[in-house]
Amino acid sequence: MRNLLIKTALTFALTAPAFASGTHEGGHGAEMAKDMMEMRAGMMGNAAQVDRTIEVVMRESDDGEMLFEPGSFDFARGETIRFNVTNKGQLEHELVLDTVEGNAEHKAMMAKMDMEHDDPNSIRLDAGMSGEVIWTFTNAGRFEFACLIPGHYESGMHGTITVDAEMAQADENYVAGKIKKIDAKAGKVTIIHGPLVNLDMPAMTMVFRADEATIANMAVGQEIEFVAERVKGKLTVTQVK
Ligand SMILES: [Cu+2]
Repeated sequence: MRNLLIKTALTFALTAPAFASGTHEGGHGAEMAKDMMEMRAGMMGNAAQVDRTIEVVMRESDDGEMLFEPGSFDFARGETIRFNVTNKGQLEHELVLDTVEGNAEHKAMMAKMDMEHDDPNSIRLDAGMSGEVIWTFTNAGRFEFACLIPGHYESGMHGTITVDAEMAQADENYVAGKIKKIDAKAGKVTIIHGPLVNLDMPAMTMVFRADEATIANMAVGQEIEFVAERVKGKLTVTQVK
């Protein structure tokens, strides 16, 4: 077992740098443009498919640190995130999403020459300004967001992004349906629905449980997109769009 672990660690150590230099070498012209659109950290997101919007603040602290708030993120693979970024500091800052290696390479380049990028994985903002980055995290793993303006990373402007291998379930399991009948008293709703892939059920008309708040927002004849799950053995509407 011990041997196996060491072997695995070695293989990884030998493979990882090769991977990093591989991405680096591809960086010219159209290749570069493609790299920036679709990278290991994911790809440029579509505004119409945003799952979550997150407010991010960039600023300097009173004791000379530079930081992002929040300082780290957790996402599920497949999630499209809109980062609403506001620079509340006195200095110019940027937010760049990449692998740790990608940011390190980029930072080394920035140290030689302060380049202002306008790539889909980044945004650079003057003091007081706000903007957004929309990004789809297509790969699981640990990534990084950072400000690569010389000196800022070292002053604290970086954080970890953890992307879980588990797909964002909610979105995957939404199904279209039309409400046929509502029995608010019994906490039941009858829905004509498409296939419930997560429950391995074909399209049909079924009675579901739903809580009071969910039912209060429903009307007979209404077309909805919903998620059904088995809760305590009963088919239950757990989410409605
Ligand atoms: Cu900065």
